[in-house]
Amino acid sequence: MVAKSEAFLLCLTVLVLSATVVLGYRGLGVDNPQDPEQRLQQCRQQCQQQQRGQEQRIQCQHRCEDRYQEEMRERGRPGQGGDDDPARRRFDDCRQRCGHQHPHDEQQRRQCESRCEAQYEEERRGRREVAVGVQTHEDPERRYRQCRQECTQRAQDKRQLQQCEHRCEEEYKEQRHREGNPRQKKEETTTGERNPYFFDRDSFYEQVRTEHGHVMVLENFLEKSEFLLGIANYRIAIVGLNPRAFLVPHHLDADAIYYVARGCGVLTLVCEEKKETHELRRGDILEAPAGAIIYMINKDSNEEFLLIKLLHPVSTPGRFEVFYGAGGQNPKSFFPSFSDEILEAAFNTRRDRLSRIFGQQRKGGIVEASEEQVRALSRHASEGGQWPFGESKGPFNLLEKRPIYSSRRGQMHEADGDDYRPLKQLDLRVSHFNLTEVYMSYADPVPRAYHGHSFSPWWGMMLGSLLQGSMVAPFYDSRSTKIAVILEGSGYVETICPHLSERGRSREEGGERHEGREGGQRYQKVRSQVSRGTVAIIPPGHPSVTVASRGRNLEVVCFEIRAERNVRNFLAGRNNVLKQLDREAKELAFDMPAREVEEVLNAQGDQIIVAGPEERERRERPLLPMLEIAEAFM
Ligand SMILES: [Cu+2]
Repeated sequence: MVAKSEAFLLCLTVLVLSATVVLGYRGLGVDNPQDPEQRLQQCRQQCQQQQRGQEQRIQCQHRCEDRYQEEMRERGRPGQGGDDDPARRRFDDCRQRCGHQHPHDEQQRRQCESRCEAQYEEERRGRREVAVGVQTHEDPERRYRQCRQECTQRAQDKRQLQQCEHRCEEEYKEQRHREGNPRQKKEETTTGERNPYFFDRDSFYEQVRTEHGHVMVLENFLEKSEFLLGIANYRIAIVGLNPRAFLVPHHLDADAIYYVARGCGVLTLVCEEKKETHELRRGDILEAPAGAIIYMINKDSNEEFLLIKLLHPVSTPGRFEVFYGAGGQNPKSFFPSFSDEILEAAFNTRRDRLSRIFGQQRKGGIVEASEEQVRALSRHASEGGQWPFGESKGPFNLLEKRPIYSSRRGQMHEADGDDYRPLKQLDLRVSHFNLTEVYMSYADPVPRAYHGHSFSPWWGMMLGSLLQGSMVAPFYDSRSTKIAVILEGSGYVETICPHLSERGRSREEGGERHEGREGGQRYQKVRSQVSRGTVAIIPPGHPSVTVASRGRNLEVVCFEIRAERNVRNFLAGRNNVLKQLDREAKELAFDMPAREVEEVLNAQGDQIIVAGPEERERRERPLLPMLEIAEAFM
């Protein structure tokens, strides 16, 4: 009995969960002001408070402003965003329902409301895409000039100006591109409204948020779409700790795999009478088994400590809970929920002392530590943090493993159960790829005829931004579903899905039925515009590509569910799986001489990470796109 109550006391240090907001970008707070101006102010303030680096703050503020501009544009258009807007009405109804469904459970209600909001955003976005398409049809050049004018007015320094103008340019090109491909535009907007494979930042709800950091949890996959049933028992969360922030002890009814995306910190796990403390840095993978008490600290005094977490609930599929033992009012400790007499007996302590200890903490789940406390906590890690018994359970660093692929275009790393045991138990593989910026040679000769043109300074900028987007060659995974979390940069993921076209077909009645019957099989292209803090899903068997935007690295970490016996088949490039088809099979399948088929299959000499569409286009016609754009302004 004595030993037991000691163990119990040990466990007293307990607690909670995590998740985050990646970008300090607007929370889904209940007190979200209705007035866009106010929202803009609030958003800016949050940037000031939450983002440390100057550059991060500026980027954060840009996002606030972009959002504000968007909102103002919305409002300027009659019938949208107003009270008579059906989407808005649906949103209000949805929120009301949440209130009725969860009258007593604050957390549940907020989760429910976040879902309403995500849905509303998605609807609005769908409409906006259509609207942008129509508008740009009128005059992309005018819009471009307007955009640049706005930059000049808004930018506070040269660097901001360049970034802003770069965005205008991207937008302009995108619009020109769509105009040239009306069919593509249509496909994108029809699926853009309900893309089950993409989660934007608003799909996360706050589990913890204080001025020192945040834990954000991605909405439940199954609630998003029936097509995500295969990963329904996994959840994604993001933990972001500001410098010297401490995530208080908690435990979960879920196994968790952490991936360190940025920064460095110290994480401690306590289980029964054992304690292990680990120093963590970028690239580390660490398991925290269900029930273990977890706490961590950002030991850096400048950089954010950012972790991506995959959760596998052990009790209710797709749901998990956070338990704080050590805590008070906020985070709320579970201890005082016991009957008083039980608590008194268990701790052998009088009621008033107990209510003091469990009534004090009100600072929330993430608090700030002193430099001394940070130093002490770090020291525990260096004092040998391993389990005293059994095998070492230290983190595995993914980025230090030899990459499975590396070139000037990027690197790809992978770790599975052979590298880190807990991944085997969870049938999981973690991969990371980074599509790096590729500088095209500036030495491409400019034909003499063009030398006479007096190009604006803008021409110079064009040269300065000759960074090309690379892409991961088309492939499909045989059994794994990939959950890809974008850590840095932007780009898009294009996935081919037969399910969605099925659904579309039955909905649209007739229409293109003829085409459907002739082809037998129909596929829907689903394009997800990804950026930092968003999540894309790639289901097994579905061919998919990932393309980086120009001028930026695209860094992604993927959790691959059902890794055992998974095979990745590339569909283009040197290792294209189709190359292995017998000559006769090629002839019969393509109804064409095998030689011709092979010529096409062999034309791509690179593999895995190859030149993206923009770069290829430029290589084929190095000057044309630039001149087209330049002409518009001369
Ligand atoms: Cu599908």
